[in-house]
Amino acid sequence: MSHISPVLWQFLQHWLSNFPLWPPEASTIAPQMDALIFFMILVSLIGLTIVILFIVGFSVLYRKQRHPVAVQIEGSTLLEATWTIIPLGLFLVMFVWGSLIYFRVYTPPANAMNIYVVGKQWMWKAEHPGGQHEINALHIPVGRPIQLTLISQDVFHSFSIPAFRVKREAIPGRYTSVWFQATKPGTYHLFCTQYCGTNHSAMIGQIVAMTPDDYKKWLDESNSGNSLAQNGERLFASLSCNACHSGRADARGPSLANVFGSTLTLTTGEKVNVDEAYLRQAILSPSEHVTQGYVPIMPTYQGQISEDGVFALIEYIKSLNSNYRVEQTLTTTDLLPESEGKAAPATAEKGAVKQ
Ligand code: HEC
Ligand SMILES: [Cu+2]
Repeated sequence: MSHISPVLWQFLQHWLSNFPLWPPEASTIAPQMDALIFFMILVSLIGLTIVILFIVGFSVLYRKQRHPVAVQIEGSTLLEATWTIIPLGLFLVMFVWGSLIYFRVYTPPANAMNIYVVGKQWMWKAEHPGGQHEINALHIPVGRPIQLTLISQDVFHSFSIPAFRVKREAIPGRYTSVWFQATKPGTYHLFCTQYCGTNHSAMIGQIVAMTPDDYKKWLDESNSGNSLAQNGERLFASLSCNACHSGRADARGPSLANVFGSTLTLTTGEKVNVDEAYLRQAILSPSEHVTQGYVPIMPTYQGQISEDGVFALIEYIKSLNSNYRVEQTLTTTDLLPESEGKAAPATAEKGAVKQ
């Protein structure tokens, strides 16, 4: 190689050794995803080689000098069956293998830690259950399944972490989710991979995977004083949701304790599972599905609560399943005189934020 200029040679060497063909593998799913991709590349390369060999071989064997007159071939069932069945088998392997990975990526384990993410032009905002929030960054512990609940505040975005081999659309008006488990501490790229306007290319950030100890430290340092559920509790009172959802027997709205994760029957007879997406719908457009046994008197809150606010309300409603203190707060309205229980915002707030 001495005839290449030494500067150019050095440059080439440097470039080749620093040019990663694929991102680091930093999640549990990454090696599985890569194995499938390698299999597909391998099959394609073998196919390509076979085709090229035949093209070159036949061009030489049947060139004009050796075969001046073309021979008509009427076809061969055996040959056609072979080149149909072998590729079909290979594609079916890819299909089944791919679906298995697909279902694994989109079915979060029950013990996954949930983090909420809002995408908007042009940034990502993450809300941790503990109330920590961050912009264009996401801190997570390694070795723990993390589920993201995503939504967009304006147009379509897509939340992509190449090192984890996951990506999911953030859609206006609807929750989507994705999960992953980081395996190596480090800082990885976060991209928006859906063209979303002028500054789309700047809609990037950092995923910081930390050891559990470092993560705990980070949580403590970034504490904003209130957990997401506590913010939700405040909002619940200030929007006077508790005027109807007081948990009392004579309340105009159903008790929201233990509603998350349950199955509700609607006036239409339809049964629905109460998950985050259902709660969001129930709050923003209550008339779309009315719970059996109740009249549709709940006002719509569309346009009055930000997506972050909805996250907080959902965390609060979830916390009603397990948090005794919060349940107490709800039922303290029991102790108030009748007029105060179903009162205007100011009074209602006093009732709920007390203690
Ligand atoms: C005027 C009374 C009233 C107010 C105010 C009210 N709700 Fe409701 N809510 C109801 C009634 C009645 C239902 C049951 C009928 C239905 O599904 O629309 C209901 C249903 C729900 C449901 C579905 C769960 C279930 O068990 O049916 C959720 C979640 C909910 N409300 C949350 C809220 C939140 C959060 C607020 C405040 C932002 C709020 N509500 C304000 C009366 C109210
Ligand atoms: Cu975007």
